[in-house]
This record gives sequence, structure tokens and C-alpha cells, in this order.
Amino acid sequence: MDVTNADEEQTSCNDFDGTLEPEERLLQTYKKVLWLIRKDAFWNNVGKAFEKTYPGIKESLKEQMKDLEKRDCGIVVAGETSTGKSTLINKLIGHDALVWGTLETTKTIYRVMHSEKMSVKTYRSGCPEPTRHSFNSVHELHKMLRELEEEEEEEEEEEKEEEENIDEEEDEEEGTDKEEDTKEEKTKDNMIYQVDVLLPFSKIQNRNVAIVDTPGVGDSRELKTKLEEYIPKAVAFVIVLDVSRAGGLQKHTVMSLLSTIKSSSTNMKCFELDDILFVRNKWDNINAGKKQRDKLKKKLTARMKAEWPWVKDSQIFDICLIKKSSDDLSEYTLRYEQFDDAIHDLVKKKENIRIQTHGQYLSGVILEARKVLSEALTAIEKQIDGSDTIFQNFTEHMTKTNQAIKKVQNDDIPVWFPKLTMFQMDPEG
Ligand SMILES: Nc1nc2c(ncn2[C@@H]2O[C@H](COP(=O)(O)OP(=O)(O)OP(=O)(O)O)[C@@H](O)[C@H]2O)c(=O)[nH]1
Ligand SMILES: [Mg+2]
Repeated sequence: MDVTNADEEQTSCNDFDGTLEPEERLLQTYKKVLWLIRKDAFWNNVGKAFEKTYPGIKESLKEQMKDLEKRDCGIVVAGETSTGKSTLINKLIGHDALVWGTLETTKTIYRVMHSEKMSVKTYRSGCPEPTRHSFNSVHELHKMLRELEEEEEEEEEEEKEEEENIDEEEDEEEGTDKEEDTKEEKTKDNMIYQVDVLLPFSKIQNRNVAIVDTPGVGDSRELKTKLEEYIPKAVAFVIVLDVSRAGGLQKHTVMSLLSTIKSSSTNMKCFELDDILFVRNKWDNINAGKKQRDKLKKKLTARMKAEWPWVKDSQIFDICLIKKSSDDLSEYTLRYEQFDDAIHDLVKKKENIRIQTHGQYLSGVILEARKVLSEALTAIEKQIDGSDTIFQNFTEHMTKTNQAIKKVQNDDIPVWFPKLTMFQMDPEG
């Protein structure tokens, strides 16, 4: 899936697409560095020395490239079903855009991004291009999202019925399998696997970080799969808990979520555990005085830390998204404001994170390549055979590389990129 091809129109959502250009250039740089490292002239001479600092470099470079290819910079909002994920995102973006409600389950991945113009892009399996719809008001946009959710619900029900029919028919006779397979494929072929929601955010006017609403973890295996498939693309998480349900922790759901995140994290180069925020929502449902609530808070925090020792107090936010006017819940309003600030900081931190992370990694690799080559070149200079053109070519490239890297060393990270492309080596050269 490539968001770049989504449309030709000049809108600010293209600002999001605009980040692809440097990413593509970075990918080319990766390919060229890999080409250089694989070359016999490099590998046979300095491969061992290089692997002292970068063990398994060839594999690592391929893994890094895969990570860069994910492109998404998503802050994923996840948790058990009906904990308030969609309500939370609506509050963050200042619009009643996403579908929420006790009976309104989010059924797919929604990437919410800032754009001056309002639009929705739907991605269906089997369709190479997303379909784009433009809107003049949030109300219209919300109405369309509601229709999409209803469509998904109908499909889900149809599939369930089909599954039941298949089970019954399988019992009765064999041989109709092919017909049923095509039916099932047809439904899956057209399935919405992702929706982009573009609209102006009141505060988070960031162009390439998406806040991602996900299906709640509950009974549906299919919805859980949609979430799990998206997890490796995430750069941060907000885990939403309902304090009034299942002991306030939904331990099993969160445990399974965190273990999926952990097992994916070796291949998530732009994510660290500090980038997980926990939101404990629905304090209004705890029918108790302040003292008892505080006691419960402490207990929940202690249980969380016992399960996940890396969790810090600053990562936990006790909030209340909906409250009756009679309740004194001002401390939750204050904590929500702190959460709002934390999200803004996270968005800032994650802006252009793939380019920054991979740029720094590549700079390090190239720097090391320069170092080991300089050392090796000095050591064997006298042995160079004048007729060995490949080696001469190679040393020329490396001299250029050395000069360019020197320049990079003297610059700040934000301006390193154009310089990096200067010393890309031509694989044909
Ligand atoms: N009492 C109370 N209800 C809340 C609070 N926050 C959200 N809700 C309600 O919880 C219900 C579920 O909210 P959603 O935002 O749809 O929850 P969700 O996590 O997105 O649900 P799924 O998409 O089904 O996983 C809605 O009826 C909200 O109004 C809160 O702080 N207190
Ligand atoms: Mg939802």
C-alpha cells in the first residue's frame, strides 16, 4: 500500500505524502550502502573490522530498509472494546469525527491526520488505489464514517452467516467447496482494511504523524488481527483502560497487547517503551469519594508496575472523558490537559521520525565504513596494483565519501540529508 498514489490533487494532505520523497531517497542510499558493503573489494578487506561495530550488517541493513518502507508514523490508540478510544481521539482533534458509542464498535484502522481540507480515503483489499471523498463539514464526514461502519457490520454478519451455512453444508455434502470459496473471496476482496481521515486539527497541526484509532480488543478474532497487523507500523501507543471494568486493568487484554508490541518491537526502529502512554478512563463510573478513588489509583498503579516494571508515573493518566456536572472531577480535567500536552510532545518527537532515525543510522554506518576503509587503505596503500581498476575506482569513491562525511560531521542532523546524497556511490561506477 502506497499513500503517495492516492491522489494528484494539491491539498495539504499532500504535505503528508511529500515526506515520501526524502524517504525514497534514503531507501536508495540504503541500497547503495548495501551494494558497497557487499562488494568483494570492501567485504574481503574490511568486512571483519566493520562487523566489530555493526555485527550482521548486511541483514541489519535489510531490516532497516523494511522499517523505512513502512512509512507510517502512527500513534496507535488501542485497548479493550468500549473503553473510550474513539471518544478520546475526537477530543484530541477537537471534532466529533470518529464514530463512537456503546454499540458502535470501531471495525477497522482509522489514520487521523491533519489537513486544511476535509476528506476520507478508503483502502479496500484488492483495490490498488484508495477512494477519496471530500467534505465541507465534519458532520458530513462523520455521517460517511458511520455509513462505512454499518457497511462493515453488514459484511461481518454476511460472513458469519456464510460460515454457518458452510459448516452446515459441509456436514451434508462435499463438492460445493469451490463455490463457497469464491463467495468468501469476493467478500474479503472488497474488505476495507484502512481509512484515512484528513481534517484540520485544532491543536495538533502536524503533517506526518497520524493518530490511529483501532478496533477494540474483544470477542472478534478478525478485529484483533486488524490491530495486530498494524502494530509493527506504529511509532507510539496510547493504551486506553476503563477503570470501572474488570478490576480496572483489563490485565489480560493489555498483557496480550503489550506482548504483541514487545515481540514486534525488534523490528520497530522508531519506537521505544517510553512511547507508550496509559489512559485510565471513566473515573465517573467509580461511585466513591475522593479518598477511595485515590486509594484505587495507587492500587492500580502498583499492579501495573508489578506487571510492567518499566512503566513510570508520568506515563499514566487518570481521566474522565464524559462526566455529570454534579461530580467533582476537576482533577481528571487537569490530568486530561496534561495528557493533551504529553500527546503534543509525542507528536513533536515523532515528526519525521523515520527519516531522522534512518538518517542517523545511515550516517553512523557510512562513518564507520569511512573509518575502517581509511585504516585499511593506509595499511595496504603500497600494495595497490596499478592495473587494478576496480580497486582504484573503489578507493576514489571512498576518498569522495570521506570528504563528504567530514562535511556531514560538521552539520546538524536537520541539514545532513542533502549532504548524504552527495556521497552516494554509483553502483555502475
Ligand atoms: N461514563 C463514561 N462513559 C464514557 C467515558 N468515555 C467514553 N465513554 C462512553 O463509552 C462508550 C464507548 O466509547 P467509544 O469511544 O466508542 O469506545 P471505543 O473504545 O472506541 O470502543 P470500540 O471502538 O468499540 O472499541 C461511549 O458510549 C462513550 O460515550 C467516560 O469517561 N465516562
Ligand atoms: Mg472506537
